[in-house]
Amino acid sequence: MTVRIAVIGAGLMGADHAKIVAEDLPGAALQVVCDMDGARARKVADTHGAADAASDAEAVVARADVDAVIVASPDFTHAPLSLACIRAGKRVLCEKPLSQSPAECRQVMEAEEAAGARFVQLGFMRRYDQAYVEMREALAGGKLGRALMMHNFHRNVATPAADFTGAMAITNSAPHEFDVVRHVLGTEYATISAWQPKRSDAVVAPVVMVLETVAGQVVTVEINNNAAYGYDVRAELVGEQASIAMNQVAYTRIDRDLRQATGYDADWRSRYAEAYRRQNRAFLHFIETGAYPALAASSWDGYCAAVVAEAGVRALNEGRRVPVEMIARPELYA
Ligand code: ISE
Repeated sequence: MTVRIAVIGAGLMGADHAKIVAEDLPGAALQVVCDMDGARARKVADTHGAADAASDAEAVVARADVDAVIVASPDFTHAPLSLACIRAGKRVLCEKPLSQSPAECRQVMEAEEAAGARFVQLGFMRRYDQAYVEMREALAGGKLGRALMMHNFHRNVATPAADFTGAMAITNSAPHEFDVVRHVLGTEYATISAWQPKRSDAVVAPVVMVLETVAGQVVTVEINNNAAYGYDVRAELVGEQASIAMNQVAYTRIDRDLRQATGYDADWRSRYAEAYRRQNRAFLHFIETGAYPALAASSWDGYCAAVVAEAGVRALNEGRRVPVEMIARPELYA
């Protein structure tokens, strides 16, 4: 039976998800594209052949002709719309963050616990990126020995907004590393410290963080939202017997004028295009079978990312190492 999916949010990410549903998910139909800007919803709906366009998100969640939902609307709507999906008994792929508030993430968790099932798959798509898959498998397969450190760089070309701050680098960009590193290492964080170098101009400087895990490992994360040269994400996992590092994936190299050059992606959408497709296929399988995807991030993972980010902002503002304090993981997320 065809799974009828609504996409809420017709901005950059919503349009990308609508395209994936329409083109890369056999067995799924793009039923509705919803956006508070009705004209934008209609444009994306028509571009990707959706059955309908709408502007009332809560009404779309309740529609009898919508089996599941992808939430790609502004961040502040993510938790409320996930709660609406849980109430409606519909599975939801929610773009990160679930919420920047740990308390709001707990509300979503509590709703799932009350319903006795997970409904939310959270859009930490890097878990589906082949490099991180291989890193996690190498560690789990004993090829590295015990994990000691993981080093991470996350560089954007330029900040998305003029008022972007160091704290926003921690709450908006760094959650990808916070999540995928704990996913790869299979542990939780104990403390976080954060610093910023001084730039000579007025754009936001990088944020460098050092985290300790409860298993005694050390994780470094550099977030540079104004790297200028390209979208560049790197990671290296250092074990006691071996290390595994991410290779820069370039499909071509240009040799010219006594030089050779490979290109960088402009942003995450092209760099992680295959990861998004894998993530969304896993969501369709979740809808069709009820089996929660093995690699997927859950509401619990959204809570963990929010707690670490909140501690990271405190560490940056207060100039000290801050403990990462979380509730015990509920049984539903074991
Ligand atoms: C953005 O919100 C994302 O989620 C991207 O994956 C990340 O690379 C970027 O830094 C964020 O601003």
